[in-house]
Amino acid sequence: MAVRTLSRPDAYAGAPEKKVTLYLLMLGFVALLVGSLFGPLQALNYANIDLYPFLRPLVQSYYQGLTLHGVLNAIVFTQLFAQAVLLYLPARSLGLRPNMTWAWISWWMAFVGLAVAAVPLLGNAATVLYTFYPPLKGHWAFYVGAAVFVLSSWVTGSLVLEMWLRWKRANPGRVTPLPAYMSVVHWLMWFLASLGLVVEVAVFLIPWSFGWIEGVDPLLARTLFWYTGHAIVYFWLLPVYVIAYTVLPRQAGGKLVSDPLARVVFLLFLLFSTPVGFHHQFSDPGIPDFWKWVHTVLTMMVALPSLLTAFTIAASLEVAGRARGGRGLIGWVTALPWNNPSVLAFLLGFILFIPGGAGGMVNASFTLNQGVHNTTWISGHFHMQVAGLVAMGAMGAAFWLVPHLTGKPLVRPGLAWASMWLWFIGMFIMTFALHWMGFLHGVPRRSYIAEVPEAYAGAGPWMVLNAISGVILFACILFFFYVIFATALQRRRDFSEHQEIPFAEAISKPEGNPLALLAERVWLWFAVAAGLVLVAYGPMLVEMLANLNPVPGVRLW
Ligand code: HAS
Ligand code: HEM
Ligand code: CU
Repeated sequence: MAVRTLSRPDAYAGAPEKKVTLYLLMLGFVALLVGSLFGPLQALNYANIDLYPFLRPLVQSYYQGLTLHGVLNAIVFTQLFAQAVLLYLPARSLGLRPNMTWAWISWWMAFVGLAVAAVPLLGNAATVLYTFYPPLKGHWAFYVGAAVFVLSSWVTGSLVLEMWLRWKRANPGRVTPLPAYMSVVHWLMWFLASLGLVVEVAVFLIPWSFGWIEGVDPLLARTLFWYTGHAIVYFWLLPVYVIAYTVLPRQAGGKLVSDPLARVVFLLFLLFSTPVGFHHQFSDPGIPDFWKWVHTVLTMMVALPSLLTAFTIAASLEVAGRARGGRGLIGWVTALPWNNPSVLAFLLGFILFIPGGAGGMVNASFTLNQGVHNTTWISGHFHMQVAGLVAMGAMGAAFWLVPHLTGKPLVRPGLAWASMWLWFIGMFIMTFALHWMGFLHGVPRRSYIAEVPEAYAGAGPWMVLNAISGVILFACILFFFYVIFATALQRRRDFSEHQEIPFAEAISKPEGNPLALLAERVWLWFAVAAGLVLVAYGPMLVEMLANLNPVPGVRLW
């Protein structure tokens, strides 16, 4: 009989890496649950409806809620999802086990780092938003906890590199399997990209928060932050791309059209993710236009791998749709398995990603940026990207990954399906409204506007949409998290299903392909990426370090 109840040790006996993956994943979802609960309150704020007074004394201010929302969703959840998926998938595709002691150390580092940072966050002692720009000065425990949390990702990344090198030694001359290749490139990108954040926190913010140094230079801190801060969006995105390339085509009933092209896409991310951070600082004084222009050009380059992804994934989905009997111009679209919640999550997430990406190009345009910077247009842009494709991809993956890891069947698949439609509809309405109220009415982001209801009265219709989206998304949060936690916490286990990871086959294979062979020279590309970063950032960083303007900290909350 397939259905039985196993004690926990039995369930993971043959595959201990499943357990650590599950722990990383579920800790991430707990963060997403708490972080997301503030989302509807913020959407209501942008409808001039203020629920914050009801939350006191639990939550002291709009900005404490916004800090929790940004930190838990965009820093904690995303990193844990990357750690879970891009440890487990490469291990499976290489047929190797990561060093389990270190795998658990990375989980504990993430957990302890999060717990330490949570104390000042929940106690309203580090209400500095997820960008923690100086001179805002939070409690030292926030910076120390965040540092330990981020360093745990370096441990996971090192584990993947170690597995890959082990595989290389045992398989000389062979091309790395695609899921492992993508993961290795992702982690190398992150090692290079996270340096800015690590230096900012370790060299400046921690000593400053302990009072060992008097002040911090805000411009240098912002520059170091955005050195990491743009690339971090690809650190969030690429785990979902890995699943979209290596699993989704099979789940949709087809094949990946080109394996070598997928490798090129990831190499382009390695090269261009980091040297673009000034596109967040177009309005910052003290950075010459020339360097802002250089970063604009490089930003246009980093859109290229996403455009290639649009082509490759759409083509792979078309192959799937036609294999399922779809005919004609759009027949293949309707033939896709829209009833499968995992596939649905990706389809809807990708649909949101198209206008989100187009908006990104607007943001990246030096002059257009002046019209949208610091308005709710920006919040509209990134919710399509990170709360759209990234969060939906993670949720969609969880619908098969949690059953795969635990042997526990998905609870209420119908509700899972409905939650993805609701998330999509809610996000679509909210991001539509945020874009236009920012662009047309100049409504500022990060503003507690419900306190001044008359200030943006002209944006009324958009505000109504925000209110509607807040209600829809709140319902959706309840549905999704019910499904996920009920699945993980039930006692029933059924090992007859979801035994294997549904890795997709590729039509165009890497063996003997010159592009794939060139891409396999990962260290060479890593060196080129580092060189590009040095060119794009070196001169300005040297100048800023030579002309430091440290200022003392302030506490505005
Ligand atoms: Fe961004 C600000 C530029 C992508 C996240 N971005 C942000 C912030 C966040 C963020 C969080 O240049 C706010 C930071 C803050 O708090 O201040 N962004 C870009 C550009 C891209 C981009 C050029 N962003 C992302 C992604 C994110 C993200 C991805 C998260 C995951 N962004 C900016 C700029 C700013 C900015 C400026 C600063 C603005 C300011 O003034 O402050 C590009 O990477 C976008 C490329 C994407 C595309 C779309 C490709 C389409 C695809 C879908 C295909 C569809 C299919 C569906 C397959 C070109 C892949 C088929 C479906 C069927 C049904 C068949
Ligand atoms: C900010 C709503 C989910 C990441 C915001 C803002 C709103 C909002 C209205 C703008 C607040 C302001 O500028 O004052 C929502 C709703 C959600 C949701 C209704 C659905 C449940 C998410 C998810 C993520 C995310 C899933 C990431 C994984 C962010 C980030 C900010 C933000 C990074 C910027 C915080 C800051 O400016 O400091 N959210 N959000 N949100 N959201 Fe969400
Ligand atoms: Cu950016």
